[in-house]
Amino acid sequence: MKTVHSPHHVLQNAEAEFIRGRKVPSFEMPRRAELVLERVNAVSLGPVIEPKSFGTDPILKVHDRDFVTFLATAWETWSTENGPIDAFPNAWPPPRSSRVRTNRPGAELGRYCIDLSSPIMAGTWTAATAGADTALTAMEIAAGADKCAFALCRPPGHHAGRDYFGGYCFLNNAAIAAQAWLDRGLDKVAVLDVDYHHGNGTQDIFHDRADVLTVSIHADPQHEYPYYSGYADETGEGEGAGFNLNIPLAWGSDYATYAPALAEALARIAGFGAEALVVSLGVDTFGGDPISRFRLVNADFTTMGRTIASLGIPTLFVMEGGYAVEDIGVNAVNVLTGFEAAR
Ligand code: SP5
Ligand code: ZN
Repeated sequence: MKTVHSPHHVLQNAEAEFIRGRKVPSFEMPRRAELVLERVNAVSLGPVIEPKSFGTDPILKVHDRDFVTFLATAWETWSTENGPIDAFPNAWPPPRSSRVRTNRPGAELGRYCIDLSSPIMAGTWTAATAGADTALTAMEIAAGADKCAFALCRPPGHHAGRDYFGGYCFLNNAAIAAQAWLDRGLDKVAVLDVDYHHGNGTQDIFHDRADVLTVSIHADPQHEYPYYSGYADETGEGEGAGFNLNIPLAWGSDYATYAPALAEALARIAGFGAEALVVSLGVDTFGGDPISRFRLVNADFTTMGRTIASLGIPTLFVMEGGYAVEDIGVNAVNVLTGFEAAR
């Protein structure tokens, strides 16, 4: 399997995030992608390719223009006023307030940013667009003779919605690739999100559409980020009614619990008649993950990959979360080798 990866990811290098009132070193860091890349090479998964540049058109198919303009210019506006300090919001618009544009960079951040884990810095836009290009380049490979590819994206993407960012995510790499796959002529694409956290951004982007089935298996949002979505009763709206499936699992879930959820997800995707699959590949379901509470072991990721291969459709894997840095390479690449061995 080919891997697509951009060295620009290192430009997103947050000093810190805020978790339960504490300012802590960011769990999302460049070393994550470096160790996945090392593992890709160690097992000779296949060639590693740099992405082509696709510009903003495919990004604007899933994200609002004002949001994209904001992301592209936020650092300049912020740093002119505040200097080279990682940018966090000063305020958020309260419910029922007018979300008018303001002249204050910290207030503008609050209009688009959902949490305190995702600072904007000098290289954020370059890193985020390199991630989108990575997903798009890998999608083209998966859509061709290879029939599969690995987009080693960083920063991750699945928490980024039409007009918001957060959860370490700025642009929704998986959604951008799924949309571009449809635009090449497919009628139905499915996104399977196996990250520990609900793929709220992907759900948001495709919420009212029947041509993209979104399925996410994740920790119960009653207890876990992103809290405000990911519940089983969110099934899509309008034309998208019935085209979103959330499978929340309890803290402490191991593969014995996970396997039936994955089987249900894959059965739904097969029933939908998906012509292609985008996997939002987070490996923060691992037992050793420092911010998560599932209990998958290294070998479970191989099983997961093998099980996903049973769908038998072109498949794009897009890297999302995973913060047990010393195991992230083994876990992510186990999914890919499991998939390859079974397809
Ligand atoms: C892409 C991705 O996986 N983003 C995850 C963002 C999660 N941010 C909130 C983390 C909340 C941590 N909860 C408490 C951990 C205590 N050690
Ligand atoms: Zn996650």
